[in-house]
Amino acid sequence: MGVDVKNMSKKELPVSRLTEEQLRSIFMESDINKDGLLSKKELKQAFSRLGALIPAFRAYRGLHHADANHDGVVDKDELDDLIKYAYRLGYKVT
Ligand SMILES: [Ca+2]
Ligand SMILES: [Ca+2]
Repeated sequence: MGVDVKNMSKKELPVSRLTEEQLRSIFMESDINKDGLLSKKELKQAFSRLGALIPAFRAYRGLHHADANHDGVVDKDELDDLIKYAYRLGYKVT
């Protein structure tokens, strides 16, 4: 996708990386219809808030990564995997 995350993250970091807890609350807040599930549309919104360059791509990848039962949404049990996925991407507090 043309973005080298490694080069961006190593030097001095004036902005701090989002913790897993912060990521969790962002994902929870992105559950717009409050059904306890994150649809692809809601994931897209969440990654958009995180500052993803291509939220739709991240939603797709995140869903693919976390959706263990392949029902097309991320439920509470799958949220941890989604958080780990997002955490590895190293999003910063904006
Ligand atoms: Ca939802
Ligand atoms: Ca699922």
